[in-house]
Amino acid sequence: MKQAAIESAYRLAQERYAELGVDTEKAMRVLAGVPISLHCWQGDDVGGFENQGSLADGGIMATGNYPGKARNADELRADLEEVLSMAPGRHRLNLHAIYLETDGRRVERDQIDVAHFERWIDWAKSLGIGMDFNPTFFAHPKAADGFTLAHGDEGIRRFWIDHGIACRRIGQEIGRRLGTTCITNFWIPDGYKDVTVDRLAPRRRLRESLDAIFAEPIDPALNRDAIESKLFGIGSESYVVGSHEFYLGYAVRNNKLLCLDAGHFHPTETIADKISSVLLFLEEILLHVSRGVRWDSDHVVTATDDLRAIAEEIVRGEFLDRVHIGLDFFDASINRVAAWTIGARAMIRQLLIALLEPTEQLREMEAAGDFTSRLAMIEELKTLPFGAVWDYYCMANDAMVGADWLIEMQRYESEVLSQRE
Ligand code: RNT
Ligand code: ZN
Repeated sequence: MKQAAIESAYRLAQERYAELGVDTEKAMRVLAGVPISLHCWQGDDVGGFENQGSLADGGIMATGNYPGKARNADELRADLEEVLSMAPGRHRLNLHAIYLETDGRRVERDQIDVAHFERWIDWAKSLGIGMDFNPTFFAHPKAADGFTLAHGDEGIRRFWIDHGIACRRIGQEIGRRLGTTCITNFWIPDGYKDVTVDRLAPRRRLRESLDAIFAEPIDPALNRDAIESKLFGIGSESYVVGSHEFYLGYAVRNNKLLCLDAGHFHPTETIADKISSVLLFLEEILLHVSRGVRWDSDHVVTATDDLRAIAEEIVRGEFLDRVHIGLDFFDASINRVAAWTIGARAMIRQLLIALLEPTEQLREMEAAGDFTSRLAMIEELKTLPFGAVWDYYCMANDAMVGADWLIEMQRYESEVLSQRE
């Protein structure tokens, strides 16, 4: 699209929003300060570079076999650079521990340290982006029976505790080196496939393991811990040790970030409504924005009502500095770099739409009991010209406008992705 056309469409949109008391310039300024943490694992179907075990051990699954998967960290970084160039604004990298680089040496998970992530950190530094981190409690022989931190065997538990401790220290170093707080998120797959008799003992063990992992004080300016709950997984359909109630309780008592994953609740339950409740009792939270289709399928994030509600809640509550936004999906059935881009752009665009809402007006209608106007207005807002503001924002931030990014993606696919085995 021509620059002049984008600009004049924007000016008209700006006027239209101004009539409602909405300052589009301010909305874009605020948006520019909101980083999205891009999950490294969309690029290779949560494979990582360790190759020790199957993903299904962890009760998660990537389906599809689209060609072009990143085979090593250099390829994954190149793919991420593509995504970053198409996502307007300055974002972050969210790295899992299995994406370590050891020059072919085998390093056990309880032995990893920041040296194995030097290249990632240097890369992030060269791009001027922050990093978040995740211990990997799956795809490993010691997780093959579906238990890690809540395992009945003390030796196995100890191994995973040491992995958690190592990861927090790595998070701390990442935070120090990049000068921006690293959020280290703990998710474990532990649970049972079928009817469970003792639901208490594994939870007691998980609490003890977490206490051991978090015992070491770490400067919260460098690293903060998040804990992620789940209702069920493949192979843990009947019982998950780290349930929502478990982690909510743990986070409140121990001042941790709670991680709400959009795919980790009952299919009719959404995370948007949880934000204002948990933030009354917690300083900060982490989101794993995902899209479940019938189950925790981790489809690419798109402009659904769920995504709209999440963005609205964050903006309306003025929670932008207390909610860390991460993406969590892995689709191997389409071009993986495009999947990443679609999801990242959908998240950023939805935040912009939320920032363009005349929230005060809506609040007044609600407070006055005028629910007719509230509903009417919310419907009218859905066709305001936010697309023109989005296009302008993309142009102003050197990201591609509209579907132009697809043309670049086709080039990247034919020149780079299709050359991979
Ligand atoms: C799994 C959790 C978890 C993972 C990543 C790879 O159900 O959502 O966040 O997706 O850690
Ligand atoms: Zn998640």
